[in-house]
Amino acid sequence: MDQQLKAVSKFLSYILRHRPEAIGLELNAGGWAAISELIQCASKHDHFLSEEIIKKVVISNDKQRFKISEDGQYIRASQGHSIRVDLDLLPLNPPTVLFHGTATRFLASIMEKGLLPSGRQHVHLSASYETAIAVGRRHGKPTVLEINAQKMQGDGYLFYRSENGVWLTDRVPTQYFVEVE
Ligand code: HQG
Repeated sequence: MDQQLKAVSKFLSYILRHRPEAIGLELNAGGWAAISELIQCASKHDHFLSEEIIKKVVISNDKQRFKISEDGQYIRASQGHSIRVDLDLLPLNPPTVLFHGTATRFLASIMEKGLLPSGRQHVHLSASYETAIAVGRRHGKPTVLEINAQKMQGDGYLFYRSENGVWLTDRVPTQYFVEVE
């Protein structure tokens, strides 16, 4: 991704997942922002966007972080929110196991309290070990937990999958995971 697109992607993640009010933007209950308002609010705060650059970011984004509505008027982040939004996700049957990448320095606390959303709306899980390792690396020396998703589901926990393929659940108590050696 070129540097300009990456910078816009980071800005959009910040605004659409965490702090729309930083530029005076309002999201609707589903987390959607009108693209025209987003451009207007951003420009008042010295971030100059255009419909063209926004669409380019959405299409080229490595993780498909954003989604444009069918009528082309609205945009939202597909996951990762710390603000309350209703993504209208339906519970899905998860694969037998899922993975969570984290940093070794968090392990003691995780082993005590389980996996908690830590400021986001959900705990983020991935279907592949490789993705989990990459997520863990963002925080330091990575390690991966294998989650017995099937057992959790049997015990009544719900799983969702975001538009861009990230598995989400509310929390993961300690009895459902082991560290992958
Ligand atoms: C850890 C990226 C201590 C948790 C990725 C993680 C993902 C605990 C950190 C998305 C804990 C939270 C989210 C406990 C959990 N004690 N630490 N009890 N429970 N943690 O960034 O999952 O590139 O909020 O292990 O691909 O790392 O932004 O979550 O290390 O999908 O699109 O607390 O962000 O996507 O960190 O990453 P984060 P995450 P984007």
